[in-house]
Amino acid sequence: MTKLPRPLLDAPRAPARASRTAGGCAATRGCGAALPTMDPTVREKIADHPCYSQEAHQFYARMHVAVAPACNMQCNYCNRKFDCCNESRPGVTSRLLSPEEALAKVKVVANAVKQLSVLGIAGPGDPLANPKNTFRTLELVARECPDLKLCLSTNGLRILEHIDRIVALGVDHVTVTINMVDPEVGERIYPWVVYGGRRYRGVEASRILSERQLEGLSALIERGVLCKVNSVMIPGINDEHLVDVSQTMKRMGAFIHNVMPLVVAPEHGTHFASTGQRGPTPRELKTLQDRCEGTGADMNMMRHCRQCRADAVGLLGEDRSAEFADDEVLNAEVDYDLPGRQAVHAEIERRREQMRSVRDELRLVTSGASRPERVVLLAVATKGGGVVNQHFGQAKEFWIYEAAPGWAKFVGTRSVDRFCQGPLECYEHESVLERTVRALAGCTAVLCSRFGHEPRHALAAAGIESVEVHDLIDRAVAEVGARHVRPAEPEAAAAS
Ligand code: CLF
Ligand code: SF4
Repeated sequence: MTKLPRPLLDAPRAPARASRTAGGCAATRGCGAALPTMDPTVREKIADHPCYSQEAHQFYARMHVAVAPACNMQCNYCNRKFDCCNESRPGVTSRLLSPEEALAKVKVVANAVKQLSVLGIAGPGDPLANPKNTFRTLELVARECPDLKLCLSTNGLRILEHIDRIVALGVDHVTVTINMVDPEVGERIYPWVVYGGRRYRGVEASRILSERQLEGLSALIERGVLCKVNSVMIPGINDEHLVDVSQTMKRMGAFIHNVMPLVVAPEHGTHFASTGQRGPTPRELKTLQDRCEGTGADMNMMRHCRQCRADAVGLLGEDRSAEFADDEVLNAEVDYDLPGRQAVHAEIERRREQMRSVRDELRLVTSGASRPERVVLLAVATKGGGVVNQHFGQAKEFWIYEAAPGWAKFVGTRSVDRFCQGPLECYEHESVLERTVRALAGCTAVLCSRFGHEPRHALAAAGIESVEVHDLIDRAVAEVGARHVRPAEPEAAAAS
């Protein structure tokens, strides 16, 4: 095992603003680590939105309120059943809320989880197929929680109809799920849509859907709404086609493209589950995301999506919805703690400024498609805050970085089963440990704040270095990357 010797998180350093554009990443992409050349209005919109900014997702939380049960179409991967709260996948929720209950819950959560910055409506059906509840909820939250960003996620069928209210309410972020721009591809994903009071099937349904999505997206962008496009990667159906989708989204001016893996399991009861349709492997997903970002569409890609439930609460990657599920929360009358929230957000921004200073000093690039020729993959265990700060045995997921000298780019997450239930049981569940190590396949090293004896051996046996460190992620990743990817020797380069 390797221990990085540097003491933790150095004391605040003087901001190195002057060197920012010269040293760090000067890309205009939206990862949040690369803000200098971005339009200031866009920069402000994404600064504390955990889905639109990879950097922001290390600090800020989102919550969804499940006020929208109905949908006006059917996707072959969806079943809007209500479930137990152990299941986490898109669209799923445990309980529907009225707009008034939603407001009460938002206020309780915002006071308890002060890093909450965004209120989203994302289901369990389609928000714009439930306009009354959706807009009433947004109105209440806009009035009583003025510092929260408002966010919507929709299938896009009814954007035009509601665009004036979306804009008037200050909904600055809208996600449209677009899985195809070719109705013949869509025919294999959507059995029907309801539009204008009529039900359409087959290729006609997908043609109507695609036309409404594209005109809705275009109108939102024209009105200054920052748009994200979600696409579900369905191997054998739209995987190749998604590069075309990405190119189209880029041309239209969408801010970011989120290609997500199809989630499918027999117990979900979806059409795709019944036909045995598989989801993509992590490698297939990353390859497609790389193609869209690089040689393919040159699009700004989101890689940190966690495919949230319709009642998700917390940082992406943690689900605190169960903590706020009681009737008491839904009927609570609390004062909104705006000053307390502002103090926490100011502290977060101070820490982010420190991180940027470190990146500037190290001349670190953390985003963009122009990666070095040689990189290694590193896995990181973190509880957020931009720091390697989690024990190996407590990690539910690892953040994956490409690393090389001067390069530390977040490229995704890998979920694993937790095998540590507490200090006394740390090493009792070897099969889960084995699964965890398997989930890290392809990584050169894993960076955690602590390792047990057994995990260290298991990792070493799998050829994965254990690096014990408690430091800023970017700095630790770059340092380990530099150790593994040395610049070519001049003589060797000349000889080759
Ligand atoms: Fe929610 Fe979606 Fe707004 Fe985010 S989620 S409505 S944009 S606040 Fe985020 Fe969740 Fe992925 Fe969605 S991680 S599923 S992208
Ligand atoms: Fe489900 Fe959303 Fe598709 Fe409607 S649009 S069927 S809610 S995934």
